[in-house]
Amino acid sequence: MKKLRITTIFGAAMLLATSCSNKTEVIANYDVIPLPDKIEVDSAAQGFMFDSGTKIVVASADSAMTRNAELLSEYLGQLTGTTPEITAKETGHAIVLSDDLASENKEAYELTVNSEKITINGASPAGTFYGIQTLRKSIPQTGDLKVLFPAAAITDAPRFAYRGAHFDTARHFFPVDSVKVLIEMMAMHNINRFHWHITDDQGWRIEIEKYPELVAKGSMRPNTIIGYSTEEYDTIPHGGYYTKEQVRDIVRYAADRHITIIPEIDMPGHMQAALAAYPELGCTGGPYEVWRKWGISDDVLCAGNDSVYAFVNDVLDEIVELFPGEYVHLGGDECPKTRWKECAKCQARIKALGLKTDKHSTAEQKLQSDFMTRAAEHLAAKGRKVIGWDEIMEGGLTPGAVIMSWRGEEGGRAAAEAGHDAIMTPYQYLYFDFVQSADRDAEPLAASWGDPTPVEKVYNYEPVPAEFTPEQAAHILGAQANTWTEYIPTTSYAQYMMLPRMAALSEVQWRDPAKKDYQDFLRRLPQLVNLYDANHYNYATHVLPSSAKTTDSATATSK
Ligand code: TNX
Repeated sequence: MKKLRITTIFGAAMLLATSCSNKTEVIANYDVIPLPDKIEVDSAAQGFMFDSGTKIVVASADSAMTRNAELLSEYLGQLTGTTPEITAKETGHAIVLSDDLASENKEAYELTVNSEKITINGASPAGTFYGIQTLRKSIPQTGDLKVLFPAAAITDAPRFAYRGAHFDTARHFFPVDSVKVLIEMMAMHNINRFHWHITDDQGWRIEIEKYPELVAKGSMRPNTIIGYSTEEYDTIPHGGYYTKEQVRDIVRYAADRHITIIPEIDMPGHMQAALAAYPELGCTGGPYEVWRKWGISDDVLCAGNDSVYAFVNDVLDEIVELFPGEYVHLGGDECPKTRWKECAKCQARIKALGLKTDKHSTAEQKLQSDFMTRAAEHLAAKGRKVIGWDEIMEGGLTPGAVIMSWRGEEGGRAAAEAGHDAIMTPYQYLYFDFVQSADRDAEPLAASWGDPTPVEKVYNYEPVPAEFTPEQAAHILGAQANTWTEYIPTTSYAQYMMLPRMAALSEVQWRDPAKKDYQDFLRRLPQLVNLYDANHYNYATHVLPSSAKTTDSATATSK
């Protein structure tokens, strides 16, 4: 027995020794996605050999810089099998992180490599983080590796300050760990805003202490419509919600990756789950059910009822307390006025406010504008700004609101022309719940109203209208892709819809459009796909060379 143990230990030590000396040596390639603005490789100079002796030095006591170092160490450990030690002291042969680069763009960074050290200097900890992402993405494969980083000087900064990805956890619930996986995926693509669509007709998915029935009743539906059917339902109850503690954990996880979460509480439409919990908030008084099908519900919050305004303010108070970011998204899309037209209370309020139908908008549209403005004012008093879908312009734009342009670019264009900020997310280019090729039979079930949106179409999207003046262009804060989950029940399915379109999106958001080149993007994509593989992400393979590795896309092709 004893002998056996010694042999085993000896065997393990032998294995370790061999694996140390047998590390595969690979050469880093800085042609990553999104491609850094300037890369100067000095092929005559000696590069930096990353191996088990390499340390990460972070002198700053800033906790964001410490987290940066920890993440870099984790990334390197995952890819190379060597998890470098982090130290605050200058030492030889190290990756040195700092955040004192002088630049007007706070997300800028410089990455320099020589035989002694790699330095990543950001204009802020976020800038340093993007340098870390570039370094990580430059490692071409995974394994038990030594990596030679060629001597180089890289300077880089993003084009847009708002680089968003939206995800819907209302139509389907995704557990905390799945949300984290999606956030890490966003970070890998240099995305810095996660627009979290957290409530809708089909589920209220965030704990609000003052209204416990929202999750008790509003987060569960007994069954769900099947596919594109109009009458056939499955027999599977679906539900789930995030506790406040879980939300805080997710907010922290995102912040560690320099991602700000923008929570969306969609109102006054897309509220049927809340009505199921509190029927008195609707025009008819209900009863209402958590919706079991997709589409646009006529049942919305009653805009003539004072307790609705109190409800909205109370919910927003708890939301603001959970999410520290500057913006809260108030939705405002797809709010039919069917009930308001018939509702005595809504009509009385229209009268009291003196709202009249004119050639621009109906009295009910103006009532929605008043509704949104009240909520926005409540948030403004707490130092927050609002974002709304482009419908919020219909009855007169909510003062100070940022327009999220989804029904094409017109809303965003009009907002910017009028001096308002806008975010471009037109469905024609940036809806990741649409199919990726015209061959619908080969595609997983996807939003039926969407035209095929292949990777190239996403890649070639330009958020700033060509005729814009620089002043108008400055109002386009950035671009975002939206992933609605009516037909997307699992993380793997979501990844298939998002990847590699998110890679194309990242170049729209990050790079100078004059330098974009789709063929060059395709050339660089397989290296990023290796990283997808290392993370066990599922992805679509339409634009990948047949030699590239593929994961199991079958999990996203169930019809
Ligand atoms: C439109 S985009 C919606 C969503 C749906 C999506 C499906 C927007 C503001 N509203 O409620 O999920 O289409 O593609």
